Amino acid sequence: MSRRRRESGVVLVMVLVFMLLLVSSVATFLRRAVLDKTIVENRDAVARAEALARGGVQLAVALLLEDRLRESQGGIRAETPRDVWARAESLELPIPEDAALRLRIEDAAARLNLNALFKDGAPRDEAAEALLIDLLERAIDEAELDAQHEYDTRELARNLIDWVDADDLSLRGGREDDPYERREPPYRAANRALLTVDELRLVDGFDAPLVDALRPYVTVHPYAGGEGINPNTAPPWVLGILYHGVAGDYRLATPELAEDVIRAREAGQLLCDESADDPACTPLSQAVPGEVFPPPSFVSDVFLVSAEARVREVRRTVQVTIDRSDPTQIQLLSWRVQ
Ligand SMILES: [Ca+2]
Ligand SMILES: [Ca+2]
Repeated sequence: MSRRRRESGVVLVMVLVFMLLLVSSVATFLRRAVLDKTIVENRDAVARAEALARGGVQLAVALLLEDRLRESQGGIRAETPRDVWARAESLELPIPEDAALRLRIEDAAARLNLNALFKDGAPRDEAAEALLIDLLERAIDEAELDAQHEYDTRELARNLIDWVDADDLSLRGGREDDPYERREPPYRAANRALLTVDELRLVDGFDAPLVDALRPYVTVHPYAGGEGINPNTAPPWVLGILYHGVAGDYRLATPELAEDVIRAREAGQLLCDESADDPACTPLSQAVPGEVFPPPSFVSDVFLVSAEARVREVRRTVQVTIDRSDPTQIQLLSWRVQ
């Protein structure tokens, strides 16, 4: 009797052990199944977000070509806030409920093109150095960088000019390459147009905070043949670096002047060159006294596109630079996924 009871006791313990094993393996299986499902859903969301952002870039290309077509059919040849591409952000797109796409297109001339300060391997005018100094001071002030570090803006401006100009002689005297050859690994001044804004990091004296402070104001597109800021599309802080004056005595725009330009734009005015013979145009000189250096670009063929897609919790942003100079062969000058 007692032996049978012992045996049944052993059986009971074994059953309990098996049940525990079973329960724990079922729990593990369920956990894994839930995890696998989450991974698959996440992967699916990543793929959809990437596809959506890429679709945004395709849409941007279509809008830029549409704009070009409208201009060729008698529209005003100028980049303005009324253009189809400029209104990309407010387009109603047929997108599934769990997703969103934010498409922003900006003409390159909405920022100051650093390469437009040069011509034939040299600064195009002595105003170039003065503008660089004032721009550096403005960017340093706005980002409150001088609290941590003292910058010599004149030296920075000259180092940048030496980096781009064709010769090897430093404006400070001596060889341009000296500070670069002492670095590890050593390199040399580029002596050509800047290819990216990040390239400024290589120029003597330019650190990461300074380059980040300059970023909202500047571009490097187009590499060659570019002109100044487009007053019709530039954001307020870029209008604030419109360099204007008479007889070579230029200064940066005051905040009041930048506001005047914004007000004129909001009232539907289109700012144009003095020579533009179009009743729809207001000459720029009515808003900004004197000449502007470099002369404004009212038209652009290079555009910066940012397509920000969200699918559930996943976000993907594609940033591209598009060149539409040849509408039959759109070129992508840069492509960055974040
Ligand atoms: Ca040089
Ligand atoms: Ca030089």
